[in-house]
Amino acid sequence: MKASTILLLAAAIVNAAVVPTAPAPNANAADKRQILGGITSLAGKGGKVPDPAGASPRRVELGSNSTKAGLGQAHPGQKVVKLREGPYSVINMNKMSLTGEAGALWNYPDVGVSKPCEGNCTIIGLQAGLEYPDGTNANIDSGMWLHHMVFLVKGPGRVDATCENHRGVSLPHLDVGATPQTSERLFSSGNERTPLIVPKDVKAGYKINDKDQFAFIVDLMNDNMEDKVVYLTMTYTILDGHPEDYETFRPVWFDVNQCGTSEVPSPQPDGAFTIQSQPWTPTFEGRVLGLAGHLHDGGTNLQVKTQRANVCNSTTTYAGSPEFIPKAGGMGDMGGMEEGEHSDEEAAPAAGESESMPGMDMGGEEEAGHSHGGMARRDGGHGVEHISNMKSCYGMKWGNNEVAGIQDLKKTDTWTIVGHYDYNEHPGAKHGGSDKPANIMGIAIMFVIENL
Ligand SMILES: [Cu+2]
Repeated sequence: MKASTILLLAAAIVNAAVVPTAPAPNANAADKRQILGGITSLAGKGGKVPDPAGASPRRVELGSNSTKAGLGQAHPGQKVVKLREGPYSVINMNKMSLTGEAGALWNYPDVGVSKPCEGNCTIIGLQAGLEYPDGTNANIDSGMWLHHMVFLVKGPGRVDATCENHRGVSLPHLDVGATPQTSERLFSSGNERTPLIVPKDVKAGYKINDKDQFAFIVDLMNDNMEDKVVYLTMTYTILDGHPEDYETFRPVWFDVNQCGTSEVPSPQPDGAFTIQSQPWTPTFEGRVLGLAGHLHDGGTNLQVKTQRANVCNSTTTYAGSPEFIPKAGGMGDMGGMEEGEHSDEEAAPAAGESESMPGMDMGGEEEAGHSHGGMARRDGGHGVEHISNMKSCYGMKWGNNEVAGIQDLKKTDTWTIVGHYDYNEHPGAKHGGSDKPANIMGIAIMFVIENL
């Protein structure tokens, strides 16, 4: 996400526009954010637009085991459905958004997101993607970035584990007209598009009810000289109903700027440094299904730890496949890498990483992911490598993935994440074409099978 200062600016714009008399401060502010989305569209700054003529269908039923990352991970009876949301118009590099970003659709709230089923179903896999209207993949090699998306679920009983007790306004929830007491952040993705997969030997899922509502915060970037229309895709692996033998998992979102925009200023322009979250004490107990970190360019690894042990060291991979490399930048030494793949199978196996099992690695649990390339586009991508993958850890042995250092969640624990950056090793993004470093992130999402 972009800077909090921008949010303040946005809020100021909206304040000046309409302030309905509202009983709840949060709801009121949420209305304002919705209004901002409307203003963005009205001002010709991009946003949700009608389906272009000839666009591919919005709902695509895929084979029951069609996601590459899920090979060998099929649960009996599973279905794979890709839903195409939006579409969203993203302004070109020569235009500035209301919030001062060139070539960007900034944190656009979409509360009209479709669901993979009517009534009850159980999610056992998720993956975000970005597509052009004809269904082809949109990525860095054609100048489009899934800079960031946050997937929130609003509904009875939905409570955000790590923002529930946050004092004050929680921005991501506010953005979609909710609060941490009425909704939770289920998933997030950036351009690396890492999937959440429940290993086949684990009987657990995220159980959707008919009263649940889905909402996205969508942040896209366009390096091209013309406006682009793209669909944000979400590929769901689901089971019908709520199978009795499946337990329930809950998302736990760790963040160095918890309940905020997730962004923090880069503490220094070069060299190595760390950013760290506030400690979190669990409000429930359970077993770790899996977790992964998210950093921006310049990041080397993200540690998740408790006072008992290190839980996960989520390391970055840069430019792991050609679609993550700007065309203008040349192909460098990418010989031998696999062809660019379609978004629905972009498990982003870390080609060249010895611990990766091609086609399966990173199947992971969620991956807080999205590698905001930031302003790397300013230099046309020459010589700049972007994060294409972050390593996941699991509560159990699965494929070639790391096993988490702790397999249980206790109310007596204190959880912290530490993001490690080294700009000497990997250049970071610059702010708006200047020499100043862009804001950065440190996030991890963990899925926990709740003890009931
Ligand atoms: Cu990010």
